[in-house]
Amino acid sequence: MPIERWNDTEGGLHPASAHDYLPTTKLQEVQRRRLRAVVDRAYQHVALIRERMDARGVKPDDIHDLSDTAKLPFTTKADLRDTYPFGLFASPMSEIVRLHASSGTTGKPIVVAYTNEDLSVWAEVMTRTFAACGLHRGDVVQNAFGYGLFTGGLGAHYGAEALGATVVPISGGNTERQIMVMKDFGVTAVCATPSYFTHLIERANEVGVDLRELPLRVGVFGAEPWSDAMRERIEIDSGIKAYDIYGLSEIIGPGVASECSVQQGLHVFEDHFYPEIIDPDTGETLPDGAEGELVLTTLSKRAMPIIRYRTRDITRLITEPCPCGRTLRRIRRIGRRSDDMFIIRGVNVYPSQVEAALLKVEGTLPHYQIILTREQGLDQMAVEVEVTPEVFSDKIGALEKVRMSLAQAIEHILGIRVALRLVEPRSIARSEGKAKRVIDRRTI
Ligand code: DLL
Repeated sequence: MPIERWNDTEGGLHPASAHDYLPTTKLQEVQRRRLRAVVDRAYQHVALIRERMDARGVKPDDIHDLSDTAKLPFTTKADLRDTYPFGLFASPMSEIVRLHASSGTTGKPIVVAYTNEDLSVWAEVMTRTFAACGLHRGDVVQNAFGYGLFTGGLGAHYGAEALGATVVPISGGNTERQIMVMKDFGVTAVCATPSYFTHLIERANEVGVDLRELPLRVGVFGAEPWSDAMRERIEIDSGIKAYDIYGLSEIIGPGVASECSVQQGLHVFEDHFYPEIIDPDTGETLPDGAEGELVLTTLSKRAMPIIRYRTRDITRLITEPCPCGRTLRRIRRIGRRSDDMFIIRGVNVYPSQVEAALLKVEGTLPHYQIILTREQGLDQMAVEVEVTPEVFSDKIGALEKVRMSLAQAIEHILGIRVALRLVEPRSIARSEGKAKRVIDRRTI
């Protein structure tokens, strides 16, 4: 099996990536050992987990093998909210050196904590992420993930530094300055949400900078769903290779899973985060390869061990070996969450399906919004999408053509017709972080 070597000046394997290539039996040994330790720790120090395990009659001593994970209770976002702010911490405040928070859709955020050891693990998994995306010492990394309570900025920051790359900690926003820095500092890699990077490409065009002519070669994108069609647009428009990375605050932040050069799914750093796939309706564990909800258990977290976290992200585990040589199992790219689905005229719709349809049509721009309304008790869906200035000016009668192609593409994917609004470039609000793709104006 060829092993993808870390591409530093000596061409060796980055030491942090050694666990990426462990023989499966060794990897499982590490996982088993860590699982027992984390369950023990959570049972000792987190009241909610102890109560739930007691209620099921499960003791830490009952956990011997990885399959015993199924005996453990789930943790949900509601549990983090209900115990806000510090109720799930397993370490005293004197050992906690960092807090992050994620703004929920409603009300209070959820708070997550890290000890020094947790921060080292985080830097390690992010180093492995960057190495898997082909970054190395000598790369200049413009980190446009937001710094602050969001985990993206600082998570990527320490990983890129530990890799030995040069980090430009610019955070999100101030797009013109981003473009200037990219040009003047000889930036070779960028981290951002894919939606923010599409905005950056657009602004660069407006100020006469062609990203394809810069040394920029890699984009490390994540924090929101983005389709293969979006990836293709980004790669063509900026001349880079675009990688998908996945993570969530509750588990650690970015650094849970990453694509490698093969780009057929994301390797889960499963020596630290144990993945399962369950049926979101019944909670049953599904066999390898089946599509369902991703559930993650942190195997080494100290400040906030999380047992069987229901991510709501829908994917499947790929168990076939990856040509890159990593033995870590992969998850398919996450196109949807179980809770971002809406139903229009009896049809289940996910925003990512709409994105895939839109971007297939020439003359569209990668900026769109889905607007949901309710008229006389019936849910209605409209799609607003920006089109290029040439199409918008309709000098060559292109507007109607694009509208028809779009209507067809959407009908082909969703099986229904939706209202389409082709709008002028720049009329949809841009985001510096995660894009808001769905505006729900339905009142209950
Ligand atoms: O978004 C952490 C992160 C930062 C990941 C930077 C990648 C890069 P949260 O704000 O807690 O954390 O949001 C987590 O975002 O459950 C997914 O629904 C979604 N998500 C994250 N990465 C991806 C991805 C960060 N690559 C939630 N594809 C997760 C699709 C993603 N969805």
